[in-house]
Amino acid sequence: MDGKMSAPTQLQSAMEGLIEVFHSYSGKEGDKYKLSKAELKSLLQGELAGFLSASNDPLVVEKIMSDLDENKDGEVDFQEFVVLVAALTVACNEFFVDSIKSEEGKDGGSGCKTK
Ligand SMILES: [Ca+2]
Ligand SMILES: [Ca+2]
Repeated sequence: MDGKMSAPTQLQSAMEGLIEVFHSYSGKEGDKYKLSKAELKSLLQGELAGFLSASNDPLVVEKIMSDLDENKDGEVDFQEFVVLVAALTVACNEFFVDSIKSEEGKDGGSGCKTK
């Protein structure tokens, strides 16, 4: 701790963004610090629409919910949420690396776009 107010790094900004996104959805109803199923659904639709539409499964939200809800309290807390983000980030990275390998940076590998 040097007490200096330095500009956040890219990673710090990403982490803050993650926290802000989580709380902007988790605060809508019930427990302010947890996502209910409805909140999780609106987060997925609002922030990860490409990911949702890549799956034609109408029960995808239910499945994600039950996968994430480690402690089975029917809600997704931040710790459970980051597991999803981490898993998606890993998947995105694979996609990113693949696109670099196959196209040698043709479109810059703009990340997690679903086809
Ligand atoms: Ca909530
Ligand atoms: Ca939970």
